[in-house]
Amino acid sequence: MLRCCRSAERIGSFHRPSYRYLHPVPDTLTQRLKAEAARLGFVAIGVTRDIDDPLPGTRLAEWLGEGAHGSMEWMAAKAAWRHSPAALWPAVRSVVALGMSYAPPEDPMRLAHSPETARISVYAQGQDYHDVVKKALKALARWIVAEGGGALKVFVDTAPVMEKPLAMAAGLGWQGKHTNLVSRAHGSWLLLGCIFTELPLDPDPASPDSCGSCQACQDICPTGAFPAPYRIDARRCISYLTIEHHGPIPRELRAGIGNHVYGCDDCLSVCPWNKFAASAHANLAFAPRAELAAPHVADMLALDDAAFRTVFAGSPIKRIGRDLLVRNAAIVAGNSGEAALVPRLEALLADPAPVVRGAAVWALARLGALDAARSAGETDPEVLAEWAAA
Ligand code: B12
Ligand code: SF4
Ligand code: SF4
Repeated sequence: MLRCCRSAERIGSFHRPSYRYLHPVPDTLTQRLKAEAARLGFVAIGVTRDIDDPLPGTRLAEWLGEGAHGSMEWMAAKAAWRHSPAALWPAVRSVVALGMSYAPPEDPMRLAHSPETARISVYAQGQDYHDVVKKALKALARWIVAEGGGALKVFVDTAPVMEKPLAMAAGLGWQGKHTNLVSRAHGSWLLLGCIFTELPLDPDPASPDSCGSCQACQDICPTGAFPAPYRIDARRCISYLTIEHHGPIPRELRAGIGNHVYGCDDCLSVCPWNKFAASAHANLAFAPRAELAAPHVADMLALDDAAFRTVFAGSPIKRIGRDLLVRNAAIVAGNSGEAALVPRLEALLADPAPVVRGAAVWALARLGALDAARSAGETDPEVLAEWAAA
């Protein structure tokens, strides 16, 4: 993206007088905006004026119609706004799509066969990207208002905006068969944000799909979450199961979770385009914290509320709370084959959270170490169902 910017700048300065005259906003504003965005830490920057393309909204409606969003009711609740930028904010004229790199220093798949390690997805090993990206977006928004005026809105992740199709339209990359945006320069490792503005900025060409005949991401998914290329059933995705899904994880998907304790990067990690991604381009805020790069599952099983709050302060993991993380850790322990984890799991049979007790029952049974006598006193229907199934 930045290479394009620089060549455009040279052309822009050559033609500048007539170009300024023809356009309501001089192209130099768009170029200077890109330079400012790069200064603020964005490595992929593009503009689209395609603010009412109906295709993403149609696909979203199909996806919701299939129930693929599971219990993420917030995806359906504001679906009409998600359809397009114009549907959310009729005054919008341009969307600035921005990507920050979180390319990991080591291949996340190196821990796939390390059962005692609880794998945390790459984006969650450092600072919370919502805070980091939003701070940079707000700084860029202030710059845009000061330099070009116009009302604007900034979004990262949680707003009713479909960020991936917008990033594709703005030339940051393409939606790969794993459904996430893939960049030629940064592979699967971009976190996205965008700014809607009333200004008529100069658009970039959309990126072409460059997946070709590759299907590495489709083949690696441990839980079969891709019913077809470019389509995801979130209900089967480990990221959904370990982060978004409250309550017991469906039994038939627990073994596939393997050692993923929070999120999953398997489909992203195997993408061949990652070979061009350099961790040197990653924002330093996303550098893995030593204790989160390869934590031992035994430590996760031992977390109480106070320890959870201390360890995960400033991390996106704090959003799911201690009970869901320990639920996930119990599933990982059950998949580990490690008899040494049995005492920690047995302690969780008395945990105040039913979702933790239920997961501990399943894990102990899977390790062949469940003592039926320990079910005495259990009254929660879901935990009793786990005992019955075990
Ligand atoms: C809901 C959500 C999830 C859900 C659903 C995932 C999904 N793919 O939608 C769950 C919880 C599973 C999830 C998981 C993850 N997420 Co998420 N998630 C979102 C969120 C909030 C909305 C995405 C959305 O609109 N989904 C709805 C569906 C309909 O849209 P879609 O993904 O674009 O899928 C459609 C296309 O594939 C299209 N389609 C169909 N056929 C075809 C054919 C072609 C040729 C094309 C191009 C498209 C196409 O139709 C699909 C529907 O069928 C966005 C933030 C945002 N506001 O955009 C982050 C976001 C997509 N997530 C992100 C990340 C990082 C992740 C994880 C990697 C986190 C992790 N490590 O655990 C995983 C990746 C899992 C995966 N393979 O997608 C990033 C992705 C960055 C990027 N480079 O793309 C985003 C953009 C957040 C951000 N601001 O950076 N996520
Ligand atoms: S994040 Fe993991 S579980 Fe989800 S689709 Fe990708 S490989 Fe499958
Ligand atoms: S792994 Fe292959 S198919 Fe999947 S997104 Fe990357 S290039 Fe496309």
